[in-house]
Amino acid sequence: MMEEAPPLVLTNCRLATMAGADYGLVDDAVVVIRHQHIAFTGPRSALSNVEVSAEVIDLRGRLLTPGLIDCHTHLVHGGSRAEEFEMRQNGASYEEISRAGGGIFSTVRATRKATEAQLLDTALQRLDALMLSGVTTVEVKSGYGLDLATEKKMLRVARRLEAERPIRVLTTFLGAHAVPPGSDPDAYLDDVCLPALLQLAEEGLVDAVDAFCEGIGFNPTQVERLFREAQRLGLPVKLHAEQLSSLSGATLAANFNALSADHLEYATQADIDAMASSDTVAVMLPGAFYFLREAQKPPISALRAAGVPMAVATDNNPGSSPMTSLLLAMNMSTILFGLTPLEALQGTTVNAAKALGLEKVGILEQGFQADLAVWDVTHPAELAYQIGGAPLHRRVVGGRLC
Ligand code: DI6
Ligand code: FE
Repeated sequence: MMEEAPPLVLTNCRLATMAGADYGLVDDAVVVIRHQHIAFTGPRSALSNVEVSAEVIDLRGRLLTPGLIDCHTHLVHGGSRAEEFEMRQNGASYEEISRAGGGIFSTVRATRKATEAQLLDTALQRLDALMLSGVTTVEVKSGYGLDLATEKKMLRVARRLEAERPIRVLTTFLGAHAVPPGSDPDAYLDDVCLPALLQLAEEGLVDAVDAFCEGIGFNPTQVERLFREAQRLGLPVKLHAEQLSSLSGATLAANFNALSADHLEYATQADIDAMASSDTVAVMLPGAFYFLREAQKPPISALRAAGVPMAVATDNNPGSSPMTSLLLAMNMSTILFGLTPLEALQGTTVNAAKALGLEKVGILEQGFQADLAVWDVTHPAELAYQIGGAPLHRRVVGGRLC
């Protein structure tokens, strides 16, 4: 039984609570943490007394935000795609590489071949880098196995990350990431994907279900079959939608009240209207847009006008977004997509929590989980401003400094 930590008091700091419509800034502030949750936030002057047993830490005016949440990663995978990067720099398109049996399938081969220990080791290297950018919660997808054994291996590794590091992990089944070469999508769904989802859900390895709705992936009818099974199992859904073309996957996702629709470069006004009428969050993945040298940007102004919450994530994966800094993703979302620094930080805190169906995290408020990030800056705009900066001072996960 882990001994209960004494109360932790973080004082002399500037808070960006992320509560409400702006940063929720509080100067000369203090946060009191008890039993892994926030017990008090506010001006130091408003705090009456604190237990003598409390550990008090003077943050010397540093900025304190909610811990960052990376709500879309493929962190667990084998192999590297550096050679394909070179192919692409020599003119091959992402879809040409994929249809030629490269792309996702070369990572599938490497992931099937890797042991669980090898996958854990390489995932921890990427996780350590992500945590240096202030991440305290990360979503990790399967999807490089495309068979039961390897999808299970990936999700087991994802679950083990929490035992190895001070991090919260949410797992997503992405068995519908690609159709194995020589397979028919519907037959793959019937024979492999749906039975694997049932078994892995029964083993408690699945927190949500995702699919790649694209010409080189699964069509909306096939995605709907997967979503109906997820719904039957009581699992929330999310969707890679409108990344390379407009298939109205985002509308389908919204119709299932999906947690999120992700990428959205080709989202239409009809997609946006459907999302605005649901709780579906728009997840921006600027790393893939940048790395694939895409031209079509997501319709940020229309999403903003419709009041669709926007999140920002790394989409860490070896093929389209080999990036391990959520701060860089924030910077890219402003410069490449036109988000404001406030929207970028909302996108990696309060809105990222919504994209994972998480309550009581992503805001610094009494009763919320004590997952925080302390930064060597004073204004929150600094976090999206720096290109590849590393202003993290400390993280707090579950009330423990790390
Ligand atoms: N969209 C992407 O950009 C990644 N997966 C997906 O559904 C790419 C995955 C890969 O190329 O390995
Ligand atoms: Fe992805």
